[in-house]
Amino acid sequence: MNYMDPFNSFFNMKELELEPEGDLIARRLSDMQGMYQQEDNVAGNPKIYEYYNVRLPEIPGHLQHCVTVISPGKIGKEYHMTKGHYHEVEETAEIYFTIQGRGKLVMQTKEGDSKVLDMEEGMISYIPPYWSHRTINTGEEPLVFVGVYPGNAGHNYGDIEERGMKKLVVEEDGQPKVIDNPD
Ligand code: M6P
Ligand code: ZN
Repeated sequence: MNYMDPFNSFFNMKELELEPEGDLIARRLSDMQGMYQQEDNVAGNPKIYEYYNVRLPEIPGHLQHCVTVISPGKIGKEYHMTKGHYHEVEETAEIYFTIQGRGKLVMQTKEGDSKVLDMEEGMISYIPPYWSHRTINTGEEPLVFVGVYPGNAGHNYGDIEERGMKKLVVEEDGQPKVIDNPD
């Protein structure tokens, strides 16, 4: 039997960095074209979020885990958010554990049901099989959370890239509000 050695990762809460680093993926506005309602007239190409993947085999039995950091801010009226995805293996679930900040977790099924959960420090959110998921930073500090999901789950971005999600999270009178996507 070829055993993998157990190991620790450490997330530095001051620097907001994973040690050892693993794969660091940064997403800027240009990586999310068409996902925000009002992305024209935004100065530069702001970094919206980044995530640190611990490198693991993409096979059943393992548990992928990563830390996502969404910077505070808005594009038009919409708060900074992740692209959002279904899992390629649709019957796989995911857990998000929020370790800093405040936000919303928007989920949707292919049948068109939507659910929105609050994210705040200490919250453990369960994303059951079949629900696509996107996270939104509605606060004034970085939103930081750990995601854990099956080794073989994979990411399917196509659906959300093409059609968006039914619910948007916008700022209205200084408060986050969940609205129906007008498109
Ligand atoms: C979480 C997990 C990851 C995901 C990341 C960024 O950490 O769900 O699997 O990659 O958020 O979200 P997205 O892939 O939708 O850009
Ligand atoms: Zn996922």
